[in-house]
Amino acid sequence: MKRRDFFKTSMVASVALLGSSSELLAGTTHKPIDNRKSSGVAFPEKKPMITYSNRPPLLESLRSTFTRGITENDEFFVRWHLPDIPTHLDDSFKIKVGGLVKKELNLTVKDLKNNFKPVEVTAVVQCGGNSRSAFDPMPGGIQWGSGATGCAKWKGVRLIDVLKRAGLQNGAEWITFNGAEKPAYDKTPDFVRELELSEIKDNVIIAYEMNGEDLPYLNGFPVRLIVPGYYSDSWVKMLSEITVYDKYKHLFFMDKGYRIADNATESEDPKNLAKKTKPITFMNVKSIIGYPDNDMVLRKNSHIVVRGVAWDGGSGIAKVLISTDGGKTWDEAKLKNKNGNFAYTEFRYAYKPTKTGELTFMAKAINNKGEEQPFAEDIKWNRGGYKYNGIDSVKVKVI
Ligand SMILES: Nc1nc2c(c(=O)[nH]1)N[C@H]1C(S)=C(S)[C@@H](COP(=O)(O)O)O[C@H]1N2
Ligand SMILES: [Mo]
Repeated sequence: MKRRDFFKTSMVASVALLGSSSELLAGTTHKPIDNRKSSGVAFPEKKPMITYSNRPPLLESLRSTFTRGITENDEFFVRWHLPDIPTHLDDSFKIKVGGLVKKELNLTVKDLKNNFKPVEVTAVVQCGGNSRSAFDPMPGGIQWGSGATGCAKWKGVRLIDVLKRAGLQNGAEWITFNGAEKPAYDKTPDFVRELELSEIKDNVIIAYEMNGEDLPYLNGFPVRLIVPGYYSDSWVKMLSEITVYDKYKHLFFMDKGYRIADNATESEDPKNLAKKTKPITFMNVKSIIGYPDNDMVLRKNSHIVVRGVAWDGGSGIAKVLISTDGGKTWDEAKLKNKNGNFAYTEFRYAYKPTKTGELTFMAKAINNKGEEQPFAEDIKWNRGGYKYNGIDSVKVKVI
C-alpha cells in the first residue's frame, strides 16, 4: 500500500472510532447510532469492514450485510478479547475434555467428523454489546454500531454427545469452555466461559463448519461452541478445553462481564447501580434495516424495497412493521424464513416516495411471544451497554 493510501484509510478508521461523542445529549440515556464506514482494509478471509482494533481484531459488519438471511463468512463480524491468538493451527489441534469425567478425551477435528453424528443448526450470533454506542452515558466496551451480529448455518456435533462419550461423574453440574488464544500479560484473565448442564440443549453444538466451509480463522477455526438463542459471549471460539465441575467456578468473564441488572426492566441509574446482577442469556427481539443505507439519495416516485433481518432468542418472528412517519403509523412487511426460529427472518417492504426531502424508515419486529422492540428513546440504561434493541431507523434523501 502506498503511504498516501495508508493515511487515507487510517483517517477513515479513526473517524469511525470516534463516532458521535460530540453529539452526546447530556441527561438522556440514548443517542443516535451514527453511520459507520468500512476501514478500507481487509483482514485475511474478510472483506473490508468497520474496524475498531487490529490486535485483537474487532470488526463490525456494514449495514448492507443485513439484507440477507444468511451472513457471508467474509462479511461476518469479529470479536476477540485477547490479542495472543495462535497464528498457526493444523490437524494436530485437540479439544481436551476433562474434569469430572470418567475418561478424559483429547479429540482432533477429524475425531469429531468421523466418530460423532453430524448435526446442523442455523443460528444468529450477536454480541451482548451490539448497538452499545446508543447508550448515554457511554458504558465501557467497544462502541459498536448495530453490525455486531450475523447468522450462519453451523455444522458440527452435539456437545452433549461429546460429554456422554467422556462420561459424566456423579455431581457434574457446571462446564467451562476455553479457547486457544491467550492474554498478552500474565495478570489479564483468560477468556473462559461457563454453562450449567441444564442449559446444554440438543442444539448446543461444537461446530467445525460455517455456511458449508471451514470456519474463518477469525470466527474461531477450527471449532467453536454454538449456543442458539444466547448472546455470543458463550459461543467460545477456537475451543480447546472443556472442563466439568460440580460447582459454579468463579471466572472473571462470568462474575464481572456479561451481566445485567437483575430487576424487571434490566436497567439501572448510572448514579445508583443495581446491587444484584444476572448473566445475559437469551437475546431479545431486534431488527436491522439492511437497505436502504443512511444518507442514500433516492428518486421521487421510484420503487424502493426496504430490506432487512429480524430475530430473537428462539421464539421466532411474528411480524415486522415499517413506519415512514416517525412511528405514528405502521405497515406490515413481508417475511421469509426457511431456517427456523434461531435464524434471521428476512423482511421486505415495497415503498414509493412521493415527496422530495428527508425520509426516515423505521423497522419494528414483534416476536411470537408478542414482545416488540421499544422506541430508541425508551431504552433504559445499563452499565454494560447490553441488550440494546431499540427500533432501527435509516434516513435517506429523496430528490
Ligand atoms: N475464544 C474466544 N471465543 C469468543 C470470544 C473470545 O474473546 N475468545 N469472544 C466472544 C464474544 S463476546 C463474541 S461477541 C463472539 C464473537 O464471535 P465472532 O468473532 O465469530 O463474530 O465470540 C465469543 N467467543
Ligand atoms: Mo461479545
